Amino acid sequence: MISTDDIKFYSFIAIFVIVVAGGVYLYFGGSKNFTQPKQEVKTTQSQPAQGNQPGTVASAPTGSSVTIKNFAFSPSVLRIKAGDTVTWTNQDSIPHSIKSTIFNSSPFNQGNSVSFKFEQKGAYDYTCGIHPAMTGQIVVE
Ligand SMILES: [Cu+2]
Repeated sequence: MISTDDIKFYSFIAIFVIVVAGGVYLYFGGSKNFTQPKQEVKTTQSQPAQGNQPGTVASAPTGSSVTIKNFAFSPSVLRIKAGDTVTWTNQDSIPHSIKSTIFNSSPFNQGNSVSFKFEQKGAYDYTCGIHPAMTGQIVVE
């Protein structure tokens, strides 16, 4: 026969299991909620760095130097003033070149640089003459 004490004991066990299971559920559900917003923020932050979007030109870095490394121009969009000279330096172990409507360089090797003086205002897209997938832009203001 099942006594009243047995019923109390099994009720206690049942409630204990429900509480623990609920706690585990909340723990894993909660950690998911904390992880997802972080990933969304990362995605948002990585978009401006891709460059060449009209909206990102205003936030593009200024300066006079572009580094070529790992088959990419850095910064991909550079803002300068009319009359400024831009210098590209190749840090890759293979040669690259600069190809655009107003400036074309010969291929240059690791550690070497080429320079070009931009006189006219405008946005100048360029690529590597050897690797057309490498793109960059000089914005002359
Ligand atoms: Cu190249």
